[in-house]
Amino acid sequence: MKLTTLGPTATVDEVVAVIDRDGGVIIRDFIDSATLSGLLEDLQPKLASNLEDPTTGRGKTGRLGGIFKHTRYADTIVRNPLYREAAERILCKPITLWFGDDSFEAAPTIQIGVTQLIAIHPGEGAQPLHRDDIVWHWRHPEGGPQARVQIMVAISDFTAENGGTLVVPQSHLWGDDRGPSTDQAIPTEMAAGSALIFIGSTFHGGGTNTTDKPRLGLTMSLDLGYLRQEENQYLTIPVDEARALPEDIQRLLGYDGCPPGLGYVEINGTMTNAHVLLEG
Ligand SMILES: O=C(O)CCC(=O)C(=O)O
Ligand SMILES: [Fe+2]
Repeated sequence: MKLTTLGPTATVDEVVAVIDRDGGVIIRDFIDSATLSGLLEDLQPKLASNLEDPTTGRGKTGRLGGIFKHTRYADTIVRNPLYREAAERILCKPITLWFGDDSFEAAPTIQIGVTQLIAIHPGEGAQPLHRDDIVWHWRHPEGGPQARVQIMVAISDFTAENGGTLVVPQSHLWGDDRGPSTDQAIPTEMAAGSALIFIGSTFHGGGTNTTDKPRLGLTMSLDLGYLRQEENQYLTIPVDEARALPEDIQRLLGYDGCPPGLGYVEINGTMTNAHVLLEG
């Protein structure tokens, strides 16, 4: 099995079809060189040497969170239709809800759930393979709904030697009785600026870095709007800071509601969409 690579002119239909089939897809040249160098310039100094606690067994991985507070270049990633529209197609599926004698259709919104720059340093070992939807204790009945569409943008080249994300193709189709096996995991190999898009039910993990340079990847997730965010965006980017952001990014960070009424704030007796807090 191999991961399929599509070019940047692929259609959303093609991206969704490959993700539905394999659980993930690589998009070549997902961001341009100006965005890539902007991300590096804004984020790398802040990553400093944020290393994980060596007592956990993974001491050579550095992580920086709160990406939307640190750089506007991240907006370009989440606005790219090959990511955002593909995520909407996979996640925002309408369902019928009943209210008394009436039924109506509602589709969930999407929101940003987790944002991290991840540096896998030389000598780091492989991360245990996992599903990222583990955070919600998500179950996987056949044909069941997805909770997350994640992206990993290569900030350095990703290779089999430097820890390019290990992915188990088609493992998104497996039930909950089956665990991951490392012999089926394939390293994501892509040049800096390319991106892996995968769903929350696909088994994956950071790889081993046997080279002498860090592997740098920027990851973020678009999740169902009715789930709790893995990275608490309201505390990471509180109201006063969020006011300065573009409106589409404010809404994606969670300053919005999810039909039929989740996430409201009460203002003068009226149950109001949380975005109103950032207006006027
Ligand atoms: O760094 C990577 O390639 C993957 C990291 C990952 O899967 C995680 O931290 O959940
Ligand atoms: Fe993960």
